Amino acid sequence: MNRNALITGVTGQDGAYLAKLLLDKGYKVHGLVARRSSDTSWRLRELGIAGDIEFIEGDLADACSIQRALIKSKPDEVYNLGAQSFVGTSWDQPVTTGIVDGLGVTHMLEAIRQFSPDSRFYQASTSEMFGLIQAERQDENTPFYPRSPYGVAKLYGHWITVNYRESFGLHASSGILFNHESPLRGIEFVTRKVTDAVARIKLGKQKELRLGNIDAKRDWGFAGDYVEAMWLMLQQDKADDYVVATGVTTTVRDMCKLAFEHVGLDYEDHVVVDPQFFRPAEVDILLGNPGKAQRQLGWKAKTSLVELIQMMVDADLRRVGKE
Ligand code: NAP
Ligand code: F7E
Repeated sequence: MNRNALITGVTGQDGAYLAKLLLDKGYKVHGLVARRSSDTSWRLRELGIAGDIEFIEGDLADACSIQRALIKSKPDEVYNLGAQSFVGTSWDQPVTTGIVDGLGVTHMLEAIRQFSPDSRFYQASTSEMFGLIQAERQDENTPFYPRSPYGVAKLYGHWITVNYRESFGLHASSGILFNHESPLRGIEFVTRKVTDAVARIKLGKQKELRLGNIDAKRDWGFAGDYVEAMWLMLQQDKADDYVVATGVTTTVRDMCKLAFEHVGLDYEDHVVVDPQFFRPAEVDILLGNPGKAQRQLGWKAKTSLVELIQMMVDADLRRVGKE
C-alpha cells in the first residue's frame, strides 16, 4: 500500500529526518516549502533525498496555500513541523511567530476538516510550553506556563489541535517534544553553536565562544530518534498527546564541557559569558518524563548526550575542514 505524507517544514532539521524515515518506509513524501530568496534545501541534500520529495509551495500564514497543498497532496498523514522555531527571535518577531506557530496550526486543521478529514495530523508541540516548570519532571498532565512568545504561540497550536480532535473527531495528535539536536541543527541553537565553534577553535579558525546563560538545563535528545516517535503517534488507532524526552537534564555548561573535551580542549579556556545572549525571560530547567511514549508507543531515546555531541562535533570538524 502506497501511503502519501505531507510535511510542512520539510527543509528544517526534523523535516529532513522525517522525510528520510518516511521515504525509507515507502511513502510518497510531499513537502511544503515557503518561498525564500535563496536555497534552503541543504539538509535534504546532506541526507541525499532532495530529489525524492514532491515540493509544494506554500506558507503557514497563507490559508489558501495550505488548502491547495492539502488538495494537491491528498495525504494519509500530515506532519506540521513548519514554524518560526527560534525562541530568541520570538521576542523580536512576536506577531509573525504568533501567526505562523499559532494560527498556522488552525490553517492546517481547517484545511484537513474541509478537504481531507481522514488525514491523520501531527502537531509539533514543545517543552517550551512548560516554561516556568510546575512539576520537577514534566509529563502530559503537567500544567503549562510558557515564558516566550514562541511558547505562547505553540501553546495555542497545542490546544487548537486538542480542540479539533474533540470537536470534529479528527485523528490529531500533539507531540510535546523536548529539545532535540543533530548535525543538521540550525547554527543559532546552543548545541550547534557550540559544536561549530569547537570545530573552528580546534582548527585554528576561531579563538573564543560567546554564550548567554550557561546554567540553563535542558533535556537533549537526538532528532533522528524523535522523528520515529512522530510517526508512531500517527500509527495508533486513537490520536493522543505524548511527551517525548530522554529523562535526563544537563546544563549548557556541562554540554560545552563534553564538546570541548571531545577534541582535547578545556571549555574554560574559550567560553565567554556575554549578556547580549541572555533572554528577557528564561526557561531555567526542563526535564521530561517520557513514560507514556514508552508504554503506549514502545518508543525510547536511543542516543545519549555524549554520543549526540560527539556526532555533532565530528560533523562540524568535517564541514569546517572542507571550507
Ligand atoms: P527548524 O529547523 O527551524 O525548521 C523549521 C521549518 O519551518 C523550516 O523548514 C522552515 O522553512 C519552516 N517554516 C518557517 N516559517 C514557515 C512558514 N511561514 N510557512 C511554512 N514553513 C515555514 O525547526 P526544527 O528543529 O526542525 O523543528 C521542527 C518543529 O518542531 C518546529 O515546529 C519546532 O517549533 C518544533 N519543535 C522543535 C524542537 C527541537 O528541539 N528541535 C522541540 C520541540 C518542538 P525555511 O527552511 O524555509 O526557513
Ligand atoms: O537554547 C541557553 C538558552 O536556543 C537552549 C528550540 O528547538 O528547544 C529549542 O529552544 C538554552 C536556553 O534552545 C546561548 O538561554 C545559553 O536556556 O538551543 P536553544 P531552546 O530555547 O531551548 C525547544 C524545545 C523548542 O521547541 C525550540 O523550537 O541555552 N543559551 N547561551 C543559549 N542559547 C542560544 N541559542 N545561544 C546562546 O549563545
